[in-house]
Amino acid sequence: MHIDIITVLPELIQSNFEHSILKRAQQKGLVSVNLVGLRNYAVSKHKNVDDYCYGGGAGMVMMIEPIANCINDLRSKRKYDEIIYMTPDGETLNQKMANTFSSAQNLMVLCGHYKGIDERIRELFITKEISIGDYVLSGGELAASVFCDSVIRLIPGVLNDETSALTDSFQDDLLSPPVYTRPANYMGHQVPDVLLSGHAGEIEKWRMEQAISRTKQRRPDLMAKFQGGENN
Ligand code: 6GU
Repeated sequence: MHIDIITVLPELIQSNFEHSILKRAQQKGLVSVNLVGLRNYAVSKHKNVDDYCYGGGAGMVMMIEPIANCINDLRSKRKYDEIIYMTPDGETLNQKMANTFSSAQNLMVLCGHYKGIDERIRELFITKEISIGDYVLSGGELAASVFCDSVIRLIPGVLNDETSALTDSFQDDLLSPPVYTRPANYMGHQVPDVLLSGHAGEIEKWRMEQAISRTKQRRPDLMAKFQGGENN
């Protein structure tokens, strides 16, 4: 997979891809991530990429020309499965969407800033609009990083047995069960006996029960989905 991320703040995103699983995914050649500085496509002599809002009101709006020039430049080199705009009024990201995107070849991700982007960009270029939740961030950069992380870790070969996505929360519409490591006794606080029993069947059963009771308690909305078997 190849991902181009268009941003006015590449530095804000860069380090997210330089560690751990995302770093290894790139080293293994399973994904390449290219940060594209929008200012390189500015058309004014002061390299502005934003301007005042027509009709008045507070806040600046990202201009159409730099973004259009940038998108067209990228499109001349690759065919994109989706051109995604990160925006709080987009569709809220979930695990199912991450799964779907993980089989794409080329993705373009545009980070919004200021008050938003000129509406014509959305009409002319954007194929998907994604939010990461009902709260407002200062820009789309953190959201783009979250989105890319959720997608890249699902590309086949990125995770190994130890980091397998199959046991992640949400992968089967359930939260994960509790986990423990050594010591088995911390000042009287014991690891559940079943986990020390070596009895694989019992352990599997315990984990499923824990996942279900935790999901019931914390996320009754997910529980309803699990029982409905939407994932099957
Ligand atoms: Cl994608 N962008 C911004 N600026 N804020 C957000 C968001 C995106 N998703 C949730 N809040």
